[in-house]
Parts: sequence; structure tokens; C-alpha cells
Amino acid sequence: MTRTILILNGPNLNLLGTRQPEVYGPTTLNDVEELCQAKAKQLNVEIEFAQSNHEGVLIDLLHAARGKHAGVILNAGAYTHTSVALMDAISSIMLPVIELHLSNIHAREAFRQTSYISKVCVGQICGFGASGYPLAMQALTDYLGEPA
Ligand code: CA2
Repeated sequence: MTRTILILNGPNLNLLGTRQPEVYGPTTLNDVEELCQAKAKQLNVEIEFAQSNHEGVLIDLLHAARGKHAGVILNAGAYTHTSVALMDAISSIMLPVIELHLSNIHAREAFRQTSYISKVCVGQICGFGASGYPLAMQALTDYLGEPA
């Protein structure tokens, strides 16, 4: 059976490519999904690509990933810096989660340099714009190893 990965995007990422291209690049979220679909073919995995502006919906999607997906790539947007609830959801699902950011959060405002989710993720990729998504897919697949 083909392995599947959840690629989950948080608040305001639906606006990608429409504003602040100097920070987040010119790529739209649809372009990002296409990049991910192309990488999925190369890696021989399937993806579910989702976005929500609502913390509870993101938590529900993480819970639903258990038993369905082999791992998760999560750009939690600004909830990264605020959400104990997301951190708890990640800990509870017992799936490898990679934290992803388009921008280098460590080189930005002080409040973005704190991530509540880093400690419960297997690793973080940030600062590479949309290219970070296929990079994270490669990293997650490598982390998971060969399917049983
Ligand atoms: O760099 C990232 O990927 C972030 O997760 C993006 C979040 C930000 O709050 C995090 O600190 C870092 C913001 C996403 C907002 O995306 C927009 C895109 C275009 C126009 C407006 C917002």
C-alpha cells in the first residue's frame, strides 16, 4: 500500500503569493501543492494537502492523521508561536511531524523565534521558501525509512 503524508498549513497561508512576497515569496499555496504533488510522485508517496485558519480544525486534522498517514509536515503559521494546544495534539498522535516555515523565523521578530511545537517535532526546516516543502517531504521519507 502506498504511504501517505499529511501536509498541513495554518492561518493566513491561503494568502500566500498575494501579499508580502518579499517575506514569503511569490508562490501561491496552489503552486506549493503542485510542487508537493510532483515530489510525491518522485518519492512514491501520496499526500493529503490541507489548510485551515482555525486552530481547532488543525488539531482535528492532526488527530485524524493517526492511523491514516505515516507522518505530517506542518506549517502552523502564527500558531507556532502561541499554541500549547497544537503542541499537545502533536505529542498525542505519536506520528513524526516536521515543523516547516517558509521564512527563517530565527532571523525575524523576537516573538517568532519561540516555537511551542519544535520540541515535539522530529525537526524543523525554515528559510527556504516554497522549496522547504519538497525538502521536508524528502526528510520525512528518509526519517521513515523503507515501508514494512
Ligand atoms: O514563515 C512561515 O512559514 C510562517 O509560518 C508564516 C506565518 C508566520 O506567522 C510565521 O511566523 C512564519 C504567516 C503566514 C502568513 O502568510 C501570509 C502570506 C501572504 C500574505 C499574508 C500572510
